[in-house]
Amino acid sequence: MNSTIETLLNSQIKYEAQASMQYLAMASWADATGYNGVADFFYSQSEEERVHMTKLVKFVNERGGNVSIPKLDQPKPSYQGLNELFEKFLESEMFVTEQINHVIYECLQHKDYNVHNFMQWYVTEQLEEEAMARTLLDKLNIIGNDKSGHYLFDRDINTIAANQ
Ligand code: OFO
Repeated sequence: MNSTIETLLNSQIKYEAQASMQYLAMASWADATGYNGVADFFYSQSEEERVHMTKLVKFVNERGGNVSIPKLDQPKPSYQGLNELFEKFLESEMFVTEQINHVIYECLQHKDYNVHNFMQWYVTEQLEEEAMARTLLDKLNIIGNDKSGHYLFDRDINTIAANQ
């Protein structure tokens, strides 16, 4: 495996791991704050990101590359409210998309069509996740600071996400 691509895939492992831990912290905050629906949503997002990370770890190993399991920064532990929580969620997904696009770009530069092909799964996944993060944030922007709106959002979030 080309060393630039190997380094990029290792970085991507870190970004997916970081997203997983960030979403776990978000789930925990929501859980402790009384937003049980939002907590379930982020617990499951955290699991999904862990799957994204593991898929990369296995792929690099299958291709004979070296995996370096990264040290992570502590995720942001608390939020002012749901609006900030979902702004950070969208920010995080946009960051990951940017990094995936960078990997794809480098794959083409190095003519690594195998990794390019493998990364298409992430492109599709990011498209869906970013769209979902945007939809949820749009709804929260409509709700504003209305407490009963937040109550309904928390009650309905997993249905909204499932029908996205
Ligand atoms: Fe949504 O970050 Fe993984 O790919």
